Amino acid sequence: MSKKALITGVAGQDGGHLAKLLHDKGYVVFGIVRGQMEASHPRYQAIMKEMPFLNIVMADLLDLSALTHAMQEIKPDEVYNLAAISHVGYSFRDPILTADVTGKGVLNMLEAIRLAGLEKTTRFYQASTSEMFGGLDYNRPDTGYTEDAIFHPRSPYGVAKLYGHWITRNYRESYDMFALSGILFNHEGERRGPEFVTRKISQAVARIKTGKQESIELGNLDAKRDWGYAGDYVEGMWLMLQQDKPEDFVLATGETHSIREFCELAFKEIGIEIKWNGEGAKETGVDAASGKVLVKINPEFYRPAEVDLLLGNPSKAEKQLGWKRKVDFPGLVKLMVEYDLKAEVGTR
Ligand code: NAP
Ligand code: G4F
Repeated sequence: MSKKALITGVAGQDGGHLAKLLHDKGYVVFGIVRGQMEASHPRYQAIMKEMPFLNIVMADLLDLSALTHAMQEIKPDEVYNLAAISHVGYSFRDPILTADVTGKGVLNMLEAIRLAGLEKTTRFYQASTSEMFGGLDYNRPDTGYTEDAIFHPRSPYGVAKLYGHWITRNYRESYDMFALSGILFNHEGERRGPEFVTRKISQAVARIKTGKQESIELGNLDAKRDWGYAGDYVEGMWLMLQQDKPEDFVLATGETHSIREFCELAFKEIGIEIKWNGEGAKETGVDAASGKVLVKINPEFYRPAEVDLLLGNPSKAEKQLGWKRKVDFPGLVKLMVEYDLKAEVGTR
């Protein structure tokens, strides 16, 4: 009998990668999508075009009753809770919704499993995040954050995720559920939403190359992130749920790079060397050959509190799960720019 997996947030970046991975492994894959679509709806059709094997379930993470019905009907062997308000900048603008979905939504999922009487049989993965660490000097080990590092979230998103992290652990300890969290550092790729900085840059570079855009506006160029490829990270999620006992794991590359470096490499892919002029909000990135301004600062993209530096230590996952990232930082930038260039010239 094939195993059944239920993925929330299946239409998001990781959801698509994970659904394909599980399908390839022989799972029957169910995916939760919010909304009130019928099969004729363009978004429904777009999801089915990309994942023709998918069984779409309409539900919202805020709706315990719909989630409980889904659990009762599907009786999944594995649940991957990827749905969230996931944009850190947006979470400052809508902190209440973020708390409800990204925080309490996790509790709804765990309760739905219990109400359906599946707490001893269904395995649960929670999408925790490096944002919970906050990147401050005092809690930042030189060798990178591990599973035991101190949390100090710096955004409504990070705070909501910390609730999700601890309630998952609490259900594991209270009800003996196979429930765990993957604490994932930033992971990107061709499915990344355009509101996140890497995709914003790769799409802008492709449009600048094809003459459809003049320049790009960014916020803090000096923040550093531990960036990997999403396709590598969903493999780690699956491996976590195949272990004998539930434990939390960090997935990261062990390297950190600034937004500035991402920009430089992305423009290099189209043969442009970027030189930086000026400081703070007046800084610009110019084409070293033509002197044309290609990068500008817009303080609108600054955050009320910033996470300056994230660096993860994936030793536990590498040792216990045998997980290792395959795509390195230059490979990631190249993959994203190449994808967006093909999309712009219409060959994708
Ligand atoms: P994403 O692309 O933003 O996908 C999130 C999905 O959640 C979207 O499909 C969204 O649906 C869905 N969603 C939002 N509110 C919902 C609600 N009320 N009910 C049901 N679904 C809802 O995020 P991602 O990058 O794939 O990340 C997956 C998960 O990992 C998220 O929980 C994120 O916070 C976490 N995470 C991500 C990273 C990373 O670097 N990508 C790192 C650590 C942790 P719509 O499509 O309808 O908007
Ligand atoms: O791409 P970002 O929006 O990702 P951020 O905030 O690191 O969050 C992502 O990774 C988390 C894991 O650590 C996930 F949990 C979360 O769900 C999400 O997937 O911003 C990265 C950095 C920030 O320091 C931001 O201030 O880029 C800086 N930045 C500079 N200019 C910008 C921009 N970010 C965005 N989104 N847009 C800009 O124009």
